[in-house]
Amino acid sequence: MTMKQIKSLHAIEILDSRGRPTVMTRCELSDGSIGKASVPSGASTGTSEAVELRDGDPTRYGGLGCLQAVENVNTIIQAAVTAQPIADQQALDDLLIALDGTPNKGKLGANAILSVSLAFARACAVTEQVELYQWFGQLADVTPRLPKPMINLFSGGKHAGQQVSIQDVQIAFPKAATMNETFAAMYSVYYTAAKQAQAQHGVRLLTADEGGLAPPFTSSEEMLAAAVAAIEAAGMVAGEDACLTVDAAATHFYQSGQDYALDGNTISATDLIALYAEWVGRYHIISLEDGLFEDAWAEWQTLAARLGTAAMTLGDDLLCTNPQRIQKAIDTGAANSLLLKVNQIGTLSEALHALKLARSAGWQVVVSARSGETEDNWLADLATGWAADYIKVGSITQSERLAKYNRLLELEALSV
Ligand code: 2PG
Ligand code: MG
Repeated sequence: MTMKQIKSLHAIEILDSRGRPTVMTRCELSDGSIGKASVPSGASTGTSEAVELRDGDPTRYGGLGCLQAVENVNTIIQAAVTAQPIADQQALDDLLIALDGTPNKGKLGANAILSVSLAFARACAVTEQVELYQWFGQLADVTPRLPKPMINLFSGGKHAGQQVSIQDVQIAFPKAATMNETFAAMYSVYYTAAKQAQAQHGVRLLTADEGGLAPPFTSSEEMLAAAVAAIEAAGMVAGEDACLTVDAAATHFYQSGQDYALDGNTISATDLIALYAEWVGRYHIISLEDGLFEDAWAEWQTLAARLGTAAMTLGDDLLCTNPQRIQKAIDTGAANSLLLKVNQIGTLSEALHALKLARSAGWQVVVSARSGETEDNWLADLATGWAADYIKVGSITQSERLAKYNRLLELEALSV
């Protein structure tokens, strides 16, 4: 690529799907190409994530304002990135990292930095006259390919008021040949599950943060059984047409030492691992994310060995899209798949490093949205451009989720 000159950056505070502030940045290049990008925000965050800069003013959005992050883009970052031509994405990201100077982007804010990193990528795609997914593919030297969606059906944990401990139950459709087939199948499962929930729990269609259903299940296992029941009642064969993928988000029900509080009952890591192994077989689970506490490295090793190839041992809070943590997991066998969330690390180039590392170890990769999202759809292009195995966006309701799914449908129509 030729050198790019950034003419201006302009960030503003916008709102995410929970009504909380986040950052959107508009990047204009000297040839007039414009790219805009907004950043998402998690609720069940890992402690090793890059820092989202929040204002902390309790009188405004309960302290969650992003005016300082916005200001950082419009002043310090803009001054630095417009001062010289930028060779490529890596050069921009290196500049942003150096400008921040902290290991966790705590000074300027990962929200500020990522909005610039992504907006620049979009502006470059415009200049180069390619689709964003193609641009991401070129950056990664990867041949684009549509990912398979893991679609949220039920939520508990931090995404649904903790009625049960397990955070998300998603459905994947291994046999579906197209996005269209996938979403049509999910529609059947979702609305069958909604009817069943209404009959069993007498609840209307109340939804969780990512649009999943959140009936008042009394246990996590009941939630898993209900998902399988919905698949079967929708006329599909569980384990063949439709499988479960589970995000336990266990850091959020970890107690201390070796103990977890699963649905209110204390259970040891050893017993929890044995229970997961049973669940994987009984409920057709092909991926288990964050089955254990984010720093329980030794227990993760046991879990990965126990699940073997039956289900992916997928690291989210464990890995935080952080190359150092991923390397440690590769070296110790603590996981065998990466949940990739760009805002956990804060720049596109570092996320790409995480991707490459995971691929070098033969891992599968799931590109994931956050529970707080915006209508921006760059994630669909990223998952496709980087040829992720799966994309995790949430449910088939709520437009911040559908922005990504509809973009995948568009990419399919473009014959990606
Ligand atoms: C997760 C994500 C997305 P959050 O745990 O994988 O579901 O949730 O964005 O709240 O971290
Ligand atoms: Mg997770």
